[in-house]
Amino acid sequence: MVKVVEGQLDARGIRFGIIVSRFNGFVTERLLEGAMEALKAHGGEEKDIDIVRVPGAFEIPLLAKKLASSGKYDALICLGAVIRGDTPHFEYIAEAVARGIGGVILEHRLPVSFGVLTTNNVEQAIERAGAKTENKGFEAALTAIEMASLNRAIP
Ligand code: INI
Repeated sequence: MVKVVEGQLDARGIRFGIIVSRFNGFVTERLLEGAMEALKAHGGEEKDIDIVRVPGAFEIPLLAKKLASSGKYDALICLGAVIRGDTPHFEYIAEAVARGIGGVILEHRLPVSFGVLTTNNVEQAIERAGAKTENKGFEAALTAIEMASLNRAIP
């Protein structure tokens, strides 16, 4: 008999840390709304959710590392919006955030969802911060729920 292990979309009793950047707040606040909606729709409770705000996406990895080190969370959700301008700034920030978060995941063996938009323009960013399945914050939260559950199933 083949054993199949999967996470469940059940957020009850799971402790979440959400890190959200204020840069491009007109997008990131919508990602945060999407994430909260997904957590609550799957049984997540406000008492089990902490939100930490940082200035920009570049600051997300440091807080992800600190929250991961605290041992207080079963999963983290990182939300930000890096929008391409005319300078190479975009590439540097996008790359640093992705690498930084990836490092935290493996070092702490903690699920950390990447809900950081990297888009060519504002229109694309707004499109990805829409309602429910059109909202990358919502999607990132669903992934965090499933991965926290899976992480528990495979100690
Ligand atoms: N931060 C973002 O979150 N998104 C961006 O699009 C962005 N751009 O384009 O510059 C941005 N810059 C700020 C950066 O994240 C840091 O806060 C800043 O460099 C100070 O460390």
